[in-house]
Amino acid sequence: LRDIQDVSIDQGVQELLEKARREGVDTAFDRADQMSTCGFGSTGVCCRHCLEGPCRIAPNGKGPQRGICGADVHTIVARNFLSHLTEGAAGHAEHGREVALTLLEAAEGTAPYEIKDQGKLLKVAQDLKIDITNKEPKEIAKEVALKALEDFSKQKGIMNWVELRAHKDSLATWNELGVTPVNAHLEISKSVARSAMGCDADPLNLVLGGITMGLVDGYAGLHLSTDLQDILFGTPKAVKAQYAMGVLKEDMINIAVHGHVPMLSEKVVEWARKLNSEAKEVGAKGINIVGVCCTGNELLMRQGVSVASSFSSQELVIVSGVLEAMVVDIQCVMPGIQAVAECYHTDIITTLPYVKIPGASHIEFHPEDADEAAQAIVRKAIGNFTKRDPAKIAIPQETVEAYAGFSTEQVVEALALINQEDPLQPLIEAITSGKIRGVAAIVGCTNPKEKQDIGNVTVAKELLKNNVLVVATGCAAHSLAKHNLMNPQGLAYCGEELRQVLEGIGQAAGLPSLPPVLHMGSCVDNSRPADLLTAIANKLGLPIRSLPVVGSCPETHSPKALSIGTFFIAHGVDVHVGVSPQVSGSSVVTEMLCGDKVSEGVTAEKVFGGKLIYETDPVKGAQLLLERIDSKRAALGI
Ligand code: SF4
Ligand code: WCC
Ligand code: FE2
Repeated sequence: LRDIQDVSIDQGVQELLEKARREGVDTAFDRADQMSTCGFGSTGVCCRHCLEGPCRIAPNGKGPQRGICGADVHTIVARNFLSHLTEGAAGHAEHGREVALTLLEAAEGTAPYEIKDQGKLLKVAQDLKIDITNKEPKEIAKEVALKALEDFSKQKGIMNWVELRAHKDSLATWNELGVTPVNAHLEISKSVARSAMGCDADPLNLVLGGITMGLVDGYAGLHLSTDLQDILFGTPKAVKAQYAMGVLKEDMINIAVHGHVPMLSEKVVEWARKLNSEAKEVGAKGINIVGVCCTGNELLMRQGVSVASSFSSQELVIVSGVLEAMVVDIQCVMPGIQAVAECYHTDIITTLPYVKIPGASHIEFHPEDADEAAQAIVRKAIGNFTKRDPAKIAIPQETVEAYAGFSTEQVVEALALINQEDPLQPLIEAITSGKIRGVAAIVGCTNPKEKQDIGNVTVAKELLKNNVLVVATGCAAHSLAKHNLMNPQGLAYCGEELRQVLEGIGQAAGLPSLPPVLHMGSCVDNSRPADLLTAIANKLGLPIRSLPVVGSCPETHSPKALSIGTFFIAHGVDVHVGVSPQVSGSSVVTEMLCGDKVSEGVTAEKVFGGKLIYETDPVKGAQLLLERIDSKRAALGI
């Protein structure tokens, strides 16, 4: 096993891992050490698409070079890559669909949710070309929800959310290539079908199918979810909150909310507040909700809820010995949490019919009876408080303050304090003058195989030092927040010119400064940086591919990160990944994704203007991103 110092740079995580090992509790970090890496799988050359196989291609030419059906290594790798992207896109599309259904039920009065941001509702409705004259908000909300659901059912044309949100130049490229999605379900189904044995065997065609999955993810997943969640729960505004394991409280009932879709977690927060007196009756001071993964991000952005852990250390929240319940919905929920919970008094509560864990409690959640489910969950946690084992309690001390809540709307609002008429102008000015060298989104996960936070934090610091404006989402945002990059202390890592810009905008808003990294939300909120880019590109009359902007995903584990990355590449934004995307077994596929302008054949760079950059060393990764930023600046003559 690795030394605890080699597992994470977060001291709280180190302490809890040490405790877990002492108490004989198995966690993902240690399982990662025990898992041997398979050379076939990690290069993408193993095919399990049919029962003739599994077939695997020998990497050095010694051994079979084709599967039993005759598929060569390029077909196999491209098909596996497409399968990953399909999985990622399906997760986010399912998220979007559930939010759309909830909005519909809220509008029809069958689910107990309000429409918190009526301004955004009207804006989205108008942009969807819905006639809003003389209509009640609920009527408009219903029409918006139905338009969203069309993106899972229409059989002709292009997805409504693509039309609503895509930059016209990007869309023109996709239309020309024939990769623009019609509806999410149709495309996902087609994608599963084409990757089966005996179907699509052309690596280029398969990779183009992957681009469609990136767009399904980006529009039916990211944009649709963010838009409708903002309508239902409010568009985030700047908030201050606390990060790290120290947010757990010994004298309170602690409930971790984990997963992705805010419908459940918003209700748990609401009912935790309402049932506070019941918590006091069992001797606790109150109820403390803490976030894990993207549910943490959603609640942080809108409610200022504290964030305990990113993906890779989720089991360690339980090891603190003070967690009464961990409530989960979908995605990034490790099955391993149940075995850990069995070593303590914690209840794992699953909530969706299609996400269950053996041994866990199950309280089924449907939007219609959200209040009842949330109450039952909170009461179950209250009932657990007295079952703690005092000998097993250990909460790491440290918490870190972070400013978050930077929705695109909030960023524009802050900029409007400098230039009311033309809010984007100060930002564009800073970019063209070179005070801001470029913009980078640091996104994605943490991965138990990797040393937690080091990749995310190192890439961010390298970019900040070089005056790149950094925004963040997902679990990468957890890493950056915990290491002081979302509070004023982090200004020390910024280049002088970037720092002046952050202070200038912050002071106009009555703050000492903007934080060095702007937290834009959860993984589905990668729509927010995309919206900001679209607005800047429109303002400048340029395609997004020309802008000096990049994405980086240093510690990903999730196929969802690959489909989000593909969405950005389809706009011509270079995306760095620090973990193998499992395509290196095919020179053809690698060249399509990562090749440069002088490569032979079709490459993402030639077609879209952006490519995939795979580099495990975060300093080198950042360096490559800076080079790309500089070459885009040079092409613009700035
Ligand atoms: Fe083997 Fe072809 Fe079946 Fe894949 S699809 S398992 S390569 S026979
Ligand atoms: Ni989004 Fe990655 Fe976290 Fe899961 S919660 S681990 S996909 S970044
Ligand atoms: Fe996520």
